[in-house]
Amino acid sequence: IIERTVDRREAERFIRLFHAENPGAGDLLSRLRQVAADVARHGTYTHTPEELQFGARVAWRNNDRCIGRLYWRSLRVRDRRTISSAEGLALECVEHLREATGDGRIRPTITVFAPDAPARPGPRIVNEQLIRYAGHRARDGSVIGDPRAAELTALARELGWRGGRGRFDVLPLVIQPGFGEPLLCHLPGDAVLEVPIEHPEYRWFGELGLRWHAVPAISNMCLEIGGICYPCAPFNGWYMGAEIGARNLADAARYDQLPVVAERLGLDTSTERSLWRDHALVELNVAVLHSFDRAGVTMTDHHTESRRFLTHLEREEKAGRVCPADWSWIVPPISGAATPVFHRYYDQSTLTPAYVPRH
Ligand code: HEM
Ligand code: NRG
Repeated sequence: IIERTVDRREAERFIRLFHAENPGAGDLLSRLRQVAADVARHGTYTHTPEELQFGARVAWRNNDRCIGRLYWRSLRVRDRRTISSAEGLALECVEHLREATGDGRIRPTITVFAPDAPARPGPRIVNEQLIRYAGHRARDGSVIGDPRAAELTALARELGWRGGRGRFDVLPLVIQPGFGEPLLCHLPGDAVLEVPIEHPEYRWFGELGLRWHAVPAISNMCLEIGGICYPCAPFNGWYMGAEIGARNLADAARYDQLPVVAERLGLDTSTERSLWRDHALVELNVAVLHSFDRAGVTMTDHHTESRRFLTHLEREEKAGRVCPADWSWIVPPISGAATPVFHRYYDQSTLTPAYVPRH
């Protein structure tokens, strides 16, 4: 076991930021003294509920890959820091999904579980998102379902999962408690809202049998606030259509649907110069946006979200803050130059609090 104590300067920087942006939060100096004493004695300290909520929101505001940051203040924070058992974690993840999904009006939400403490690691979720489709690897190496999840699918089977062999089987959660063996948790059907993909004009599109889950809930990033690491803090917003239509269903290494859609559209796939890929991409993205709208599930499109992101940049500038952004992640995966975010450069600094990839 590695003993990792909190960096006192990180803690102090965060407490100062919290008080600078929340002038009514009480006496800064007495809080600083308390935090310093706790770190000296225990190697760590405990955020107040207000500090935790602020830290989770600012970590979103600071993420340079996220185009959806205009609403960073509206993040709902579920404080579950007392929960560290695999069973408790599983129940709360299910409750998170129910609350965040609602009846399709998705609410940006994060659930924060026990932090890492010196000599006592917090629990972790192995899945990259709470909801993911299995990727079943056949003997010949081909994959049915989402190839991105092939490794996790194999692990779940080793741990006893008896799932089907379909293209859209929702995987169980694989929960790694601080100490002990990993646990499988099946997500009940009512916690997983899904949308069948149809096209507003082409009746045959529904026959492709495509679908996607309503809520993207990233579960493998560490929330870092003031030197404390919360390794289990699943969060969700809503989808931008292109994430599904231009990547998950379209990438050759994912569901690889462009050749299928192009063939049904009757396009000439014998030459790149017919732009059959581009044509198929547009129809696939039209279908995704149309289907989510029809199902009453919150979703944004890349043109609207690009404009909102520039509004966000303006607001941050007015507030006197740096807003870091990574061009290669912010520019949408289709029609890049047709959106305003393409035509400029961004600040490239790294700020904390932050969501950081867990190794
Ligand atoms: C990344 C949109 C909410 C944190 C992204 C990406 C998009 C996006 C399009 C790029 C994903 C990719 O290319 O794979 C949105 C929209 C939201 C939203 C439309 C609606 C409210 C949130 C929330 C959080 C968040 C609530 C955290 C509290 C992040 C992070 C990444 C990201 C950390 C980078 C993920 C990585 O490094 O793999 N977001 N987001 N987003 N978003 Fe958001
Ligand atoms: N591209 C991934 C999800 C990444 C995060 N996107 C969001 N996040 N919209 C996918 O599953 O397609 N969010 O918190 O809303």
